[in-house]
Amino acid sequence: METNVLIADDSAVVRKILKDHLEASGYHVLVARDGQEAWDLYHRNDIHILITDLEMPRMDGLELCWLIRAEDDQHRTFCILMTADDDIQRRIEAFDAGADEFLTKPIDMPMLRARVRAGERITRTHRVMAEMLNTDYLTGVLNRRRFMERLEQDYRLARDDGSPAAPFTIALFDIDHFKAINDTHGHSNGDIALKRFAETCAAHVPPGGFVGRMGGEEFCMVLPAGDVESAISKAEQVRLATSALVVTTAEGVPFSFTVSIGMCPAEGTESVADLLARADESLYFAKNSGRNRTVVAGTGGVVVKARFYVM
Ligand code: GH3
Ligand code: MG
Ligand code: MG
Ligand code: MG
Repeated sequence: METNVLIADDSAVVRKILKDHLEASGYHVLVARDGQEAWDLYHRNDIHILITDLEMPRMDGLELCWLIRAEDDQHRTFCILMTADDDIQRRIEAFDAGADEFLTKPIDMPMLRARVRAGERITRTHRVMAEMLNTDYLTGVLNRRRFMERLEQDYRLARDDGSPAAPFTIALFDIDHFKAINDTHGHSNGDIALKRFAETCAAHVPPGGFVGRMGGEEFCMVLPAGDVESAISKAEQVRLATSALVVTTAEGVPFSFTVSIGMCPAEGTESVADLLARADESLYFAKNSGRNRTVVAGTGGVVVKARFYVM
């Protein structure tokens, strides 16, 4: 995989020398004329390594490092700061701002390459660890820990006054009679069913949404749609796609299954715990009223609409 290096320097000469050199070494290089431009590029690209000058107009290297470190809590970007001198106090300040490494100007090219290689090793390790920490091992979707973190975050954003974040809806999925799949086809084929179901969910996640495995055969999706109706139609697509799915066991035996869905809009709930509890109540209703259906928590009793219900 390509390594993206972002160079920020107000000197066109420095930018060109570093860019040419790193490109010749096989890196994909982006350049910025100041900290502000670098900050914008950082948001539009997945930057592995930042090499930034200290003194630049609009935003300096220290502030840039500080902003990136504040946002990049998983340390996906390795920050190298270029300084003209080796003033100890300056370097301490820079380390505290979030710089990982230094390069003294004028830049020694073999040293530059060595620093970038070291940074590459570190950022790759961090990325693998972050992936492991966030992902459900069996299905590859978010694990419960990371899902809850993101849900809490979105909930807070939607709550903040003046925030442009649109209210979202959650959908809790629980595979129907999953125990019977394990009993009939064995646990490892049950695992295959879980993977296929997770793939089906992932294929239907709308932009800005996400899906996680809550445990066992239970999954949850955040649907960022502004209105509940389009969130319901997304969940219904997952339900229909699931019932149309034919899974083949390792022994070549085909089988199918269905899923029950409990939904709740975030608007009007008191907390994430309340939101999840209401979605769970809807799910309970979906199960008890016959499974393979979507039930939405709402005001005004239970309304039966074809295959989905509004509680
Ligand atoms: P319902 O329609 O009411 O949801 O019934 P169910 O059988 O799906 O629900 P139940 O909670 O009784 O059973 C869930 C089963 O999921 C029990 C458990 O052994 C199985 N399970 C949990 N985690 C895994 C897993 O990682 N792999 C496999 N193969 N099975 C799992
Ligand atoms: Mg400068
Ligand atoms: Mg369950
Ligand atoms: Mg189940």
